[in-house]
Amino acid sequence: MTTVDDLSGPARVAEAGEGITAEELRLAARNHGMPLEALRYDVTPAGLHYLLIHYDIPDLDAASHTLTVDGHVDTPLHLDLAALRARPRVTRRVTLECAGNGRTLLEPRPVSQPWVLEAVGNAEWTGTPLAPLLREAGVGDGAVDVLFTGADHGIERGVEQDYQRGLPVAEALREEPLLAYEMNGAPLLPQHGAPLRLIVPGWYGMAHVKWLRGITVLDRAFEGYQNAVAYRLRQEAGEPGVPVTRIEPRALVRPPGFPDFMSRARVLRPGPCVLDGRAWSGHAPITRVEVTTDGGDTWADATVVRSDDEWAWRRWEYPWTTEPGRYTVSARATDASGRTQPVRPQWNRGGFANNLVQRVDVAVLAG
Ligand SMILES: Nc1nc2c(c(=O)[nH]1)N[C@H]1C(S)=C(S)[C@@H](COP(=O)(O)O)O[C@H]1N2
Ligand SMILES: [Mo]
Repeated sequence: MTTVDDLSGPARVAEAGEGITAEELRLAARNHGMPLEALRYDVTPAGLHYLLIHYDIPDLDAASHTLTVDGHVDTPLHLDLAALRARPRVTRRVTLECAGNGRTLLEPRPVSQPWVLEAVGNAEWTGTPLAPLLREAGVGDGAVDVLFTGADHGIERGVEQDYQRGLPVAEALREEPLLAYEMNGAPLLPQHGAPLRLIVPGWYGMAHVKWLRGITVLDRAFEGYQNAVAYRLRQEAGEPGVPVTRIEPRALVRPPGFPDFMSRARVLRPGPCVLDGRAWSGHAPITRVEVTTDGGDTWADATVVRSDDEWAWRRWEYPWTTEPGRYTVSARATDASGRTQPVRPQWNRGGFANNLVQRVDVAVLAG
């Protein structure tokens, strides 16, 4: 008799020198990143936004889809899309980043979706605010977590489950989270959670539950897989670890010049140019971006473009005059909470929340 344990192995870390496996390649071919030249767009076109789907895209019908709000509430609610669309409508520009972004830069490599640095996007999400809906249902005293259930189903590390995430009730009752039904002014695409998803501005991607079908208020912490087992910062396999929550600050460089096909090395001609990119944090607005073109020996301040969207990335730019030679370019973001990016990797078994400074190799041709 087959059991889920026969099908689904435990989490592991790659052996020293072990290349990307066929399993990682299969995940990488399903879950694409944002090509980094798309850092040029303030709002990421939907087809260029990164994608992360644990199981399969479920087959949902917007006309018959419903959302249930129940659990530790006074009045359970049951709403269809028309009822949600009739509620107050808000649009927010929000940067989403997968908690595993940067994973393959860690040594040893946690074996999972093998992101380099492209698991990010900045979209305009339209929907209805979550908090008023929770207040209408009447959140009971002693509520601890709000559980969000997606319509997708699978097995992960031996545990069969619907995709579910618990969010602390204080976070769920902030004015920012949205029940979104549109992305960039168009109905959500199937891969981005159609017909309804949660958006939790400032939090890593795993919190933004797609294909949302249920909201359950709990009078205890949610101990399900995605909160208690996955998405925790751990050094050792058995330890409880620390939950992954808000996005650590990061700046990325829009790849300058033109690329070599295989190595992706960047090639420039000598003379003046402008380096630019985006920077974001889920803790507080970005206040500073520094740039180095000599591999980190010297840093200089870039100009950060102001933005009214608190949880959206900000553009930065830095003028640079190049001479023939080889350079390593990096940008480093700091936010208003004082958090910044490390120049040495901070390792954990899942490869989460790794905001190591990016290094971009640039060759400037001789004329
Ligand atoms: N129901 C459901 N929601 C989900 C996921 C999922 O697999 N199932 N993946 C999460 C993760 S890990 C990330 S990073 C984001 C990715 O959102 P996107 O694909 O729209 O960019 O969705 C989150 N929401
Ligand atoms: Mo993710």
